[in-house]
Parts: sequence; C-alpha cells; structure tokens
Amino acid sequence: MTPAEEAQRIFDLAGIESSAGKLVSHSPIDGKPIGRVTRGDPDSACARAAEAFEQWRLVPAPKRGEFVRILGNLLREAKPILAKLITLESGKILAESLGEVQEMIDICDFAVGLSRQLYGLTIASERPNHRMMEQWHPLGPVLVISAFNFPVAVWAWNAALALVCGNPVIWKPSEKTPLCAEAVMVLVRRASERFGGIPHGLVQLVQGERDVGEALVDDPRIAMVSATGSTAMGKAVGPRVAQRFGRVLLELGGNNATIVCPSADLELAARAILFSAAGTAGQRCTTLRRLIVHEGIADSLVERLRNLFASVKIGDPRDSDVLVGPLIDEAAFNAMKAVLGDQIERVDAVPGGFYVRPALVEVKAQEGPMLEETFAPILYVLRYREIDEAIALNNAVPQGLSSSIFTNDLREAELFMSAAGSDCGIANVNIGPSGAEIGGAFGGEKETGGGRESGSDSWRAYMRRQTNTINYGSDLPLAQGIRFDVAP
Ligand code: UN1
Repeated sequence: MTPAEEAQRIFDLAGIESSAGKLVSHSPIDGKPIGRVTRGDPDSACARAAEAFEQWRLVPAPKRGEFVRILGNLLREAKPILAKLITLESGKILAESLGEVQEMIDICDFAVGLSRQLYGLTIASERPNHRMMEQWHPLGPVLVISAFNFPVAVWAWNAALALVCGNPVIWKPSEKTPLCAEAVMVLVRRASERFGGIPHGLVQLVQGERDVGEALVDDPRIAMVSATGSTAMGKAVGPRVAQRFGRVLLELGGNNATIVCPSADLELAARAILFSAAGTAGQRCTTLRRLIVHEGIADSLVERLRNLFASVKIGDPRDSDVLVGPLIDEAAFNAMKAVLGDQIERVDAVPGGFYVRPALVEVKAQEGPMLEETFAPILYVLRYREIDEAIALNNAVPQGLSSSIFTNDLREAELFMSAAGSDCGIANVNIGPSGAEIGGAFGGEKETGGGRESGSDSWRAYMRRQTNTINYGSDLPLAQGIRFDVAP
C-alpha cells in the first residue's frame, strides 16, 4: 500500500476529515501528499481558551487528573494506529513511533499522580501567631508549539501537565505533521465525552504556518508559550513573549556529545552510539552528533562503528527490519549535503523520499559545521588524551541539551556529572544522550533555551506561585521588627 492509501484508511477509521483545507501534508516515505488540513483562527482560539480557563481552574485538580487518565487510556487503545500514522507522516520507524505514543501514555500516568501532589510549602514565620505558606494556582492558557520529529509526544508532555495544573492548551503543531495532531484531537474529543464534557476551548488545535504561530505567540491571553524546535525559532519566540511579560519554556537545538573513556565497555558503547546517532535518522534534538573518544581506543571503536553504520538497514520505515527511515524532506537532505558535499551517501529506497546512510566524519578539531545542529545523521569523531580536555570539548559548543560518558571508572563518571563536568541539562553514564524517560526533567542550557519539560518538578512552570502570610493573633507585629505605631 502507498503511504497515501494507508493514511486514508486510518483517516476513515478515525473519522478524520483530510481532503479539505489549504495546508497539505506529505509523507517523507515517498514525498507524496497524504492529506490536507484547514488553517485555524488564532484570535478565536485564544478567546475560547480564556473562557475555558475561567471554568477549568475551579475544577479540583484530582478531577482534572481524571480527564487526563481517560485520555491516557484512549491512547493505550489507539497506540498501534496512532503509531502507524506517525510513521507515515514523520518517517520514523514503527518501533520508534510506538515508543513515542508510549511516552504520551507515560506522561498521562505521571500527570494523574501529580494531580494529587501539586504541593506547596509551609514556612516558619518570624512573627508570633503567624503562618506562611505557598500555594500553586493555575496559570492560564498554554500555547504548545511542537516540531515534526516528535509530532505528538512533546504536545503530550506539555498538555498532560498543563491540564492537571488547571490550564487550557492550544496546540500549534509543525506544518510538516498536521495530521498526527488531528488524530490526537479525535482522542481528546472522545475523552471529553467519556469524562462528561470539558469546557469548550480547553484543548484546541490551531493549524497553520509561521504567521499563525506568531499571532498566537503575541496574544496576551496566552499565559505561557512552550516551544520546541530550532534555536532560530526560539530566538524569535523568546523575546516576543518576554516583551509582553509572558512566560516561556524553550526546548531548542542540541549538539550532543558522548565521551568514550579507555575503561569503557566498547560493545555497549557501540550499540548506544548507533541508536543515538542514527536513530530517527539523526532527527532527534537529543541525537548524538559528536563522539569524543580516547586516542587509545579510537581506532577499534571507529572501525566497529564504521561496520555498524555500513550495515544498518535504511529504507521504508514501515518495514520491520529497517532501522533508519527517510529524512523529513528535501531541505533536510540539502542541509546534510551542504555539510558533507560529495561524501553524502543517498540510498535508493523508495522513489520520492530522501534516504541517506548515516555518516561518520573524523575530524582533528571542533570547528565549522560541527558547532551547529545539522538535523541529519552526521556523527563527528574527535580524539582526546586527558579527561579534562574531553569535558572541555563536550562543553565548547553553543548548545547544552544532552551528553553522556562511557566509563567504568567511578572518578571519571562522577567528574562528568559534577559542577566541573558536563554543562548540559542531561548528563548520562553508560547510555547514549538520546531516549530519555518522561520521569526526569527534560531540557537544556545555553542555546537549548533553559526550559524543563516532562517529569520531576517541571509542573511548576505551568502554575503561578502565591505566597500567603496569615496572622491568627490579635497583635500586628511587622516583619524585620519595624515599629510603625501612632503615638497614643
Ligand atoms: C526531541 O527530540 O524533541 O530523549 C525530544 C529523547 C526523547 C525525546 C526527544 N525522549 O530522545
């Protein structure tokens, strides 16, 4: 079956209208159109979200969690079909698409538990008969801007938390993967029915291009913008939201490194490096792009990797033995070609798609395109002598998302994770930099934007903190012992 035929079957089954609208979605598998969607109206979406907020913020948080629980259960049921659509529209292999839906399910479970744990502190007051505490209140409508490479999971990380925190959600998906978003909205509507109705405008999808995104970003009714994508996009979004004192959560480009030390288990390292560098055709923000190897083991590791890169099966991501699907589009291919020139190895898999063999490039110094995030499977290899030098190389790029070290030396591992170690938001030991679980906070520093999504206490970004001081006595002592009495 062609991607278009297979997609049509999914739309019929799910009841998705995909033949109208001006915005066309293409499958990277063969480059052909698979459906169309209609451009949304940012202004009315913001108005509806603001209205929904008035109601949803008053619903008890565990009850809000109940809605997310229902959505999570529907995602469990829809996992195979939604994963298939992700593969058709984003080009990632089916195993990874199933993993992506699993991330959605996992974050729903996390958020349900969280809905009973939106804890504030109580604080000892310096004044007699006084008590201090913190409360966390809903913030307001949250705009989620998501990228093509995780067309649904990143929305779920944000939406599940935002909803239990009491906020409406507006979703502006990538214009490259609008149909996956439509499919998720079918499940949201079904969840609403099972829940007994949610406020109209609580969960909305607004399709469109850059101008639609800009109108949403600039709208003062949007309390928070959570944007995932390139550093260039974040540079445009961040200041616009700051200009109106809105809140931003940025999860932008990565240029992730792995250090391989002399004591490392090379078999383990090679497998992890292959997954992190070639998985999702090098189009994860956590993709491994820089390998920093100790000179004593570099030759044998590079040889092992060259063999793995040469044998990895590239092709139609629907085939179960394929590990690397197509690049998202021609522009991605051209970006890779601009770096590699004639060294680029295009693979003739499905006509119309852009399939490439992951590239391994040995370099002497960290410079030029290696300092940028090229969203394609290019792994640069650098050699090092001393661990301090390796850590300095890890940190000497503008981005700061993920990083990892392979070592069986406790001192090296701890140094890498210490204040003098990796400067990234994520620093792993004996696993690659990609494929994080939802339980941890996800995001990074420097040009990666500083935001943290998903697990741990990331939920706080979606709420407003209120400090309360309560006097239960009959005197009025002032803080810092200040006297302010009128003479009798
Ligand atoms: C992204 O590429 O935007 O850690 C997110 C990972 C995935 C998420 C990546 N869980 O690779």
